[in-house]
Amino acid sequence: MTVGGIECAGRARRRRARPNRRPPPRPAPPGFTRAAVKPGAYALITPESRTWAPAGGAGWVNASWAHLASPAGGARFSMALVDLGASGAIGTPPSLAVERLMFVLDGEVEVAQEGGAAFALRADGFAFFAAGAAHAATSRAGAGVLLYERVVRAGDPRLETPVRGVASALPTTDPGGGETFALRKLLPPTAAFNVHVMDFEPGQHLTTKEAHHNEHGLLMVEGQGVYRLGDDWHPVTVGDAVWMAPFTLQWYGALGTTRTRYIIYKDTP
Ligand code: UGY
Ligand code: MN
Repeated sequence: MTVGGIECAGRARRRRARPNRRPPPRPAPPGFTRAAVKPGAYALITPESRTWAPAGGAGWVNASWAHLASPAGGARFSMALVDLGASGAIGTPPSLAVERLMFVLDGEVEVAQEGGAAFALRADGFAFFAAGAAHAATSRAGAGVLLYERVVRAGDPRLETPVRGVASALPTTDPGGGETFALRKLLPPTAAFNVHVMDFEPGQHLTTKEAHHNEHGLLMVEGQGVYRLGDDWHPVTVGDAVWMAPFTLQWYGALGTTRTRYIIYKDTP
């Protein structure tokens, strides 16, 4: 019997149970997102909650961006996904006091810089530009780029020279503290701006339940696991981005069958 559209218990009992019948995959319920924002502490921005807009400002051509962390949300840096279309260009930094790092996620970007030869960056390639260093970045066929920017702060140790490389080709560094993940630092560890690539095999996890003065901006590029942020535990996967404020309790455990890789900004030292 059905009452008000709901099947009542009497009829349910008469039906044969089919525990092995798989329900068809369903789209997420309306309004559902895994994204979670705790102002002042952290923001988990999942792909379904990214918002894209045409990238604006001097020099931007045929590009859109989705901001994943920014001063508007409490971060002291910004982190954006940039979708460069064909013949697209990344604009100049918003001021001469901004240092930035571009990390290519897919496609190819041609980079020109003052006083140096032009070069191409493909997926996994990155380039850092010191504050005020003139440069241009364009793409013939389109590319996806993760862009970190921050305004240099008085007294901060900073890099004056450009740096470029291919993340996977860098040697790993001992993370210390009994940690077992594979760590690659994209920039010299002496400056107040760094970006690391961290790899975890399934089952590996941070040893330290970290609470530190550094701030983070992270993008999951491979794998899946659980991120502890404060007292909350979030399942995370490829495409998820996390901003962590200073002293936000943080821990990660890798799950599944494939390696986790994340790219993480850290205001060192
Ligand atoms: O360097 C770090 O602070 C890094 N281990 N944090 C993190 O992965 N959440
Ligand atoms: Mn940390």
